[in-house]
Amino acid sequence: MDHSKFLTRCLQLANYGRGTTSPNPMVGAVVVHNGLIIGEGYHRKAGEPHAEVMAIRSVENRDLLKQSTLYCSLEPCAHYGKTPPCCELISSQSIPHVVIGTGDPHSKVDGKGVAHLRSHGIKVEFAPSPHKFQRLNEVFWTNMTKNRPQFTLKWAENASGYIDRTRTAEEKAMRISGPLAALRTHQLRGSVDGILISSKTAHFDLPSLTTRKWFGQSPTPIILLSQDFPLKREWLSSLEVQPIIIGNKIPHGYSGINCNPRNLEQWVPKLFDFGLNHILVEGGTRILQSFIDGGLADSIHRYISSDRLEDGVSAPNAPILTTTAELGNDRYERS
Ligand code: AOF
Ligand code: ZN
Repeated sequence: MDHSKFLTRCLQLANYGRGTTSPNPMVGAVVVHNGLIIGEGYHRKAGEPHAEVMAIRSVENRDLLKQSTLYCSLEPCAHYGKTPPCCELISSQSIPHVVIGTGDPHSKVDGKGVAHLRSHGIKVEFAPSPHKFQRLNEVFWTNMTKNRPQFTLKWAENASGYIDRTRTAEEKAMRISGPLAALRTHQLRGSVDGILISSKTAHFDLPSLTTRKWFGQSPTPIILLSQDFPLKREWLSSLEVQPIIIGNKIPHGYSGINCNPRNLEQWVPKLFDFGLNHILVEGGTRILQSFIDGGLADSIHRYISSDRLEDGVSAPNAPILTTTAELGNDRYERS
């Protein structure tokens, strides 16, 4: 029996939840009887019913469940979270066969859903490869398996490998990439929880760090404090979203993590306490490089313009990025 088209349908359904399920994963499920889909569902929002529940509820003739196969993009859960365990619903409905895209890495599930189903005599099969089912929920995967937020790094450099010219505090930052790259960046900003920059970048550029050119909320600014580059009060109070400051002397009235900002292990796991599951790291070079060298660059987005420059601020050394596209006059590469 070829399960692929029903598993693909689970992925399509899961995608209906894009943008609203966090911190939960996107999940889709279908009920199939004699090769025909008789029920479908997806997880819409944390706290609301899971995909399997929605799919089972949508079946008109529940008697057919006893001769049906349930397909789900993620292993049915085995625990009481905000909602009860899906594996118990499946066994209580006497569904004889379950096909799963990938196991659930959540410490309270992690094979327990499958074990419950098998112990109730249910035949359980898996997709030939879990890859696309895991990639669907990259952020959830990093959060669960690495116990830290997902980090997406982004920068623009020119053909000479510089992210900026060498400049004084009075001179403005150089625009490297074009308007399409800016749109893409704002699209990224609208999809993350936090945006991380150094206080040096904040000091010189006074960025607004908002999502202005695309749909979505502005992320929470996270600022790594360096003693050499103090934060300007007017800039801090102008930010649309209250920032989180990481460093030794957090300005009065602001929240953050009191630590040595250069020691990533000290503060990275604590970002979870602020509900930050996905963070866009926008620079400068030293911070980007420390994330790459520390094995924390889960994803990299790099724009390369065709301009050349004699001298400037060097871009980070990135691993080879295989996915490429043309965005206006810029080359867009991502991992
Ligand atoms: C499923 N089907 O559709 C989803 C699952 O707090 P709760 O009860 O919503 O549980 C959240 C956890 O359940 C989440 O972290 C993940 O491990 C799993 N999500 N499981 O069987 C679903 N969304
Ligand atoms: Zn569940």
